[in-house]
Amino acid sequence: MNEKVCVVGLGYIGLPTASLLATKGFQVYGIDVNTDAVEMINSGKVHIYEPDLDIMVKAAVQSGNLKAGIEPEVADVFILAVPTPFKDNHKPDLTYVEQATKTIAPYVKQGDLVILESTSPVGTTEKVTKWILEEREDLTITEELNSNKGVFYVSHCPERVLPGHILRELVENDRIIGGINSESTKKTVNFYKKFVKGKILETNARTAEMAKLTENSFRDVNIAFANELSMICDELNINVWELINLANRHPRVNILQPGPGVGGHCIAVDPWFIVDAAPEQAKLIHTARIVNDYKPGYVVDKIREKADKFKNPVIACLGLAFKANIDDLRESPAVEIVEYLAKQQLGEIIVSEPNIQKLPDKLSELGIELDSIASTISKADIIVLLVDHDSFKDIDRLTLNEKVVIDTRGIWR
Ligand code: SAJ
Repeated sequence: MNEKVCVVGLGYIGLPTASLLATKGFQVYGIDVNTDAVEMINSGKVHIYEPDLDIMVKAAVQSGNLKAGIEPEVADVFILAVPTPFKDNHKPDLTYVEQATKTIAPYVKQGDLVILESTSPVGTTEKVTKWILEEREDLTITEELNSNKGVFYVSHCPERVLPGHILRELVENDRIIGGINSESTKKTVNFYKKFVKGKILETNARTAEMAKLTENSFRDVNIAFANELSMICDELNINVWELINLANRHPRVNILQPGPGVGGHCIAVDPWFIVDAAPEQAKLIHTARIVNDYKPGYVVDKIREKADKFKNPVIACLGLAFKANIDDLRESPAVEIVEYLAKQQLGEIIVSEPNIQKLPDKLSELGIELDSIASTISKADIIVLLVDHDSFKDIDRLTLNEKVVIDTRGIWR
């Protein structure tokens, strides 16, 4: 198998995908605008943390099948795995997808397959096709009579892997594949069949785009339900964790867990793409976003209520990551809460985050300290549990006696 694959974007999705393909025998050329990342990858190292990714990248580079660079190369398959954030007004920002498409456009040749893996608003795969056609008058997507234009294929195959489990889920998850036409779908299915063990589900590009947005919106709406319950329970003086446990004993009820808010670059982002596309219809999805975005501020208010009873209290915040047992601080409600606390000068803020060595500059510049779990707890008047890392679950409950405890994740329910 000597198929050449060019992966654009060597982040949390692109790098694991590129290295997996390389270890499966594809000749992979990965490109990224981050020259430091490119250099590290070429020396067999990783610039992001994901369990076992370092081992796979090293093996891929040593096999000679994975090379990184900043300019694309001629390939048979192009995979776009670049970010799709939103702008300040919650409208999708397709700049990276457009740039990535225009970067590969000169390299696409007859018979090639272009796959958009980035989570994207409905209609983006059609835009990718249009952007390539605008640059390449010699190409087409449908066989034309008496034409010497070369046919190429375009599909959406959304990534669906869970951070922390990416390498396993890349192989084991079912994949949804939607081409801009049935030939594109067929060609893409044949490609993924070579390395995916999960089921391959065929549809069209628009449905594939919407399916990914729907999965993350489903989760967001259900987390919003749990978060709303937690605020109702505070009002009614009921333990929300006990309540959810009880309600979940019903055979058809499965409530998720409340927390300090929803973080990460997927669940807090993707529902906005649906809201933007159908604002009149997407009322529940929109409200869920508002409920989840409200939660960090609500937690700060709860802390303020307790802090007001002290004179300059030491507030210990446990956890900064956007969820348990990872080091990723991007879009983390815990970071947002810690930042608020410091800016509002509610007390002396100490943070314990066992998965990082150094605080982000924006926190250390506010005078916040990073400390060990034990030392943070011993110094604290108020303890705020923000992330349910396993290491926090091991804390001896006796050390919390006589402290004011605010547990946003219910590990000490
Ligand atoms: N959260 C809660 N309560 C819960 C579950 C999660 O507050 O009961 C919070 C987490 O703490 C975190 C946020 O939600 O802040 C998101 O975490 P997550 O584990 O739900 O999801 P992500 O963002 O790590 O990954 C999601 C996954 N999507 C779904 O489970 C439907 C993953 O499969 C996707 O590939 C990924 O988004 C993505 O890239 O889109």
